[in-house]
Amino acid sequence: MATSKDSGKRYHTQCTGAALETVNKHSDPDSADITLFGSCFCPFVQRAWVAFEYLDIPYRVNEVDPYKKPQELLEVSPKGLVLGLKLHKYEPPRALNESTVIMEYLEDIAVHSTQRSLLPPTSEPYARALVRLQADHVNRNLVPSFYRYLQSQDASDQIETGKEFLTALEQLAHQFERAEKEEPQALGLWKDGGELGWTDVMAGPWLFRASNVLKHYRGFELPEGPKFRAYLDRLFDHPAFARTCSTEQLYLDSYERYAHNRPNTSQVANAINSGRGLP
Ligand SMILES: N[C@@H](CCC(=O)N[C@@H](CS)C(=O)NCC(=O)O)C(=O)O
Repeated sequence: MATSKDSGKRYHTQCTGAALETVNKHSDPDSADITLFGSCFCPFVQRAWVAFEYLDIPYRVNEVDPYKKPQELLEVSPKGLVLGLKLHKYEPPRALNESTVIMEYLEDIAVHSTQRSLLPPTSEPYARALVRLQADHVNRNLVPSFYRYLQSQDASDQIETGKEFLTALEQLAHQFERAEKEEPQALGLWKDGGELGWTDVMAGPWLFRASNVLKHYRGFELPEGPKFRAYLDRLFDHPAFARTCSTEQLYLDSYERYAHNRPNTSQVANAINSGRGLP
């Protein structure tokens, strides 16, 4: 079980690498009527950010520190969690929070503007339902088990929570296999030659952090099978995803507090420690 010594690193407050370039392209306050309040390390933010990029919806970015909870963040997100959206087309401006709700909102906007979509068409309700089953699994199992694994400290807990996380990944692959038989439209990038899909965006930020943060702090290896590996390559290399990724060190530094389960790391970490649902 790999756990290096806690060197007291702090989370980053500014994107690096490709993500920084994307922030710079979207920093003009007059460039769009939606502001994305986000933080560079946050996987919930990354979900919506990938959706903005893929659906081609104009937006500007405002990087905020969610632990300092500036007033402008509290105005759009009542618990002071990133992400939040400020919608300038309303007078006074309106707001939305919650990554899954924001994903739905962006999808609805795109249907009526750019005509892009992460979901199978509405004429395919069963395929859409399969995608939502996949996303439900990601939210209820994959995401919480990621944090349980990363925050667990003693060796036997790490073995147990590591197995739990691996099982959640295998179950996701299983759901893709089911879609492959029943409704290939519900596959996203799992299909060779497929396009980015809803589940890829829902799960991608944690798959990515599994490939760097969990690998570094827990010695975790993602499933070895060639199909899974090829899927991850397609996902991590997809332009809409890659454009939202900072350099690896940013994630390693920002997650050290989780890996050592430092007190009051975050609302997510507190929820995991007390066995409550995620905020
Ligand atoms: N359910 C929220 C969760 C968002 C969330 O937990 N964001 C974290 C950063 S990754 C945060 O803002 N934490 C601030 C805190 O813990 O006070 C969503 O899906 O948007």
